Amino acid sequence: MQELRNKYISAIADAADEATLEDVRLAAVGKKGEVSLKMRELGKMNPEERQIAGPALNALKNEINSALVARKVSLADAALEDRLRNEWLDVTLPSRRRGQGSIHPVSQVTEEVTAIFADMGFAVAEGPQVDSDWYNFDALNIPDHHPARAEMDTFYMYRSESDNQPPHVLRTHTSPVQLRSMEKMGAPLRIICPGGVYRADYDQTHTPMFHQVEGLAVDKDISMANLKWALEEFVKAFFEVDEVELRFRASHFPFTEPSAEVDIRCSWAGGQLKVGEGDDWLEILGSGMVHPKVLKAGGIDPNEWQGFAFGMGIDRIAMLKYGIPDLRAFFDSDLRWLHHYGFGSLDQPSLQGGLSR
Ligand code: 2NM
Repeated sequence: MQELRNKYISAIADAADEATLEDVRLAAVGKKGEVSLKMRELGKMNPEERQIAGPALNALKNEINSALVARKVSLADAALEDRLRNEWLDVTLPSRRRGQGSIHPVSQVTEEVTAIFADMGFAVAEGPQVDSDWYNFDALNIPDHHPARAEMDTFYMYRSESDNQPPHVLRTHTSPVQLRSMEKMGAPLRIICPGGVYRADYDQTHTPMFHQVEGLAVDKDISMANLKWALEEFVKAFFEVDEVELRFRASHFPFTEPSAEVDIRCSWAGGQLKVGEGDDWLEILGSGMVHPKVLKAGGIDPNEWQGFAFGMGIDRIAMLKYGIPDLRAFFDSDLRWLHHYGFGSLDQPSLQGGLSR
């Protein structure tokens, strides 16, 4: 019995992995294992012999089982230690730019605009890109006969003939999101809505999908003066200049009254845009005081609240800021172009850390 003990206790200690340990277990205390067979012989013994051999065999079996469990635990610990050593990763190492992927200028500029308006208390609102013609047109005071509704400009989502429902459209601006936000959150309200919009137009300066950001501030006693200040702050921060001059030109939009298009003073000397100096003017956005009918459509009482709103093309201001000559290249997925005009994924735009580098 002493021999059996020594043999198996050392075999257990020597087992280098769980499979070997299992073989040892089967050979010792498995159904046909050596210890089990010895226990079966107890039946042939006389009572005196059995009284000595029985407890001794039981003790041996228990000792082997305990040694098996202990060895199994230490093998598992060693395997874990091994894995932890092999999969070790220093998360404090500075990451490196691999030069393969980059942030698209549209994403970069969206983040920049978001950072600037977030600093002025504007939240980001998002909504569906396919919307009803109520949200895209009617609620915005764009009447049935308005040219913007013509099939030449708008992508209609056709329904079956039998479906007598009003049509859905690919949103032609992000204003439907502002309507939905007015309904959902009520006044006061300060939001910007960035996102993709769609118009049936394709040439040098138009793509059928492009990006817009619209802003909306609703409160008591909001005026054009607040609009002017907010836009000045935006332009200075976005173009990273200390001074800028804005020019408000009277204009017309169905959803604002009064309406104004906004130009910024700039110079194109040497073919390069400089904002805030020179004798040229650059149109960058449309704006105005939200039409009372639009506030009403959004569930906001125009006798109690006013709001300013503005909208601009993200692709367009991205081209201006980063000197990108061709709009259509934005949508080509050309890796060389993305490498040239793209941004590092670790340079998050922020007002503190610098918008762009
Ligand atoms: C523009 C110009 C002027 C505008 C209006 C609204 C809403 F939904 F609040 F009425 N959102 N955006 C707006 C106003 C957009 O884009 C050139």
